[in-house]
Amino acid sequence: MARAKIALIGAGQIGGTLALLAGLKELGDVVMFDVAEGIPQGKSLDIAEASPVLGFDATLVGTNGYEAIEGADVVIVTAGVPRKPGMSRSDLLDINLKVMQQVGAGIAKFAPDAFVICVTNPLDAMVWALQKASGLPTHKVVGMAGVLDSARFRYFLADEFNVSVEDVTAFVLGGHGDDMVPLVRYSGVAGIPLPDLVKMGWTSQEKVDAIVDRTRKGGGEIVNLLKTGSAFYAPAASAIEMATSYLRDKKRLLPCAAYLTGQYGIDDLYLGVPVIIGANGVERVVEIELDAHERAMLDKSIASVKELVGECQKIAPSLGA
Ligand code: A3D
Repeated sequence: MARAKIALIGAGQIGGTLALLAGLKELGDVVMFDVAEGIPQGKSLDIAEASPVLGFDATLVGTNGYEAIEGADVVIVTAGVPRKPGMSRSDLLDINLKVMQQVGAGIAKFAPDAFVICVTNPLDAMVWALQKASGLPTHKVVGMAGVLDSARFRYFLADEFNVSVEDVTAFVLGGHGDDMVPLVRYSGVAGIPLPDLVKMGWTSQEKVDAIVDRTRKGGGEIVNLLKTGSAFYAPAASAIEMATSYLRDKKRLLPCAAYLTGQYGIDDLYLGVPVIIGANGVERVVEIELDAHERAMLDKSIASVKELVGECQKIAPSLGA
């Protein structure tokens, strides 16, 4: 059977890491596209030259032309600019929205059957714009944020409990931002929910609250440390986990920014919710019970996402409906 083809749109920090991880996991052949000349070509060649040492077989190609992504099975989009000092949120939205329009047109023309994972920020608005611009079915276009946010939550909890990260499960709902909703009740160690672990004396409520807060601000913590650029190892690993579930039909239940059609009382909006990803893309949106406090937090997060999408609709009315 032929290898799968993975197209990476954006060959920056996350794009390069995605290519390396796709190679290491032998997910398929990789095409890296970027508007910057030489960067995708150089990174692809560098990783290809590592393949004999690392022991994987994959063809890696760098390109500045969309035709090279033709027939891709998976497209992961990290193209865009980061927010720089002095740039307003609207300026960033304006620039990255134009990028999503270009990328969406490229995908529509050359890879209309692909499973598309958007990583570009502001995530919940950009995945919405990318789906509208590409016209691909909504179950084939998702955003990566929840896997990363949950991974951060899991790592902090494993560190607190001194247990394997593998035994910690955690749930994060809502938009990707400071008002994301880490769900304490649905998180725990090997099936023991966090509130029980507090009762068992493994930790205190104050420490759980601090971990929830650190999870919400996880992206900013890395930005402050790096000073230039934002997190890229964990974001790339998270997008690769989603791509793997699709390519191998694993039917993982992962929190992703998915298009809602009434679930959680929301219509025509992308929001971070648990979904099952298999060979058909988003095969199911899982609706979990929320208590009043959790619902209130989710509503706040929904309001922020709606505001961002509203701004996109103003800037690019053609994407509107
Ligand atoms: P960076 O290293 O700047 O890479 C972005 C790449 O996009 C650069 O190589 C640019 O040349 C390229 N690019 C710009 N415009 C275009 C275009 N029109 N077509 C194709 N390529 C283009 O950034 P990064 O890799 O660190 O991050 C990529 C994106 O991911 C940013 O928007 C980040 O904010 C976002 N991000 C999201 C998360 C989430 O959890 C959602 C986490 C971390 C980063």
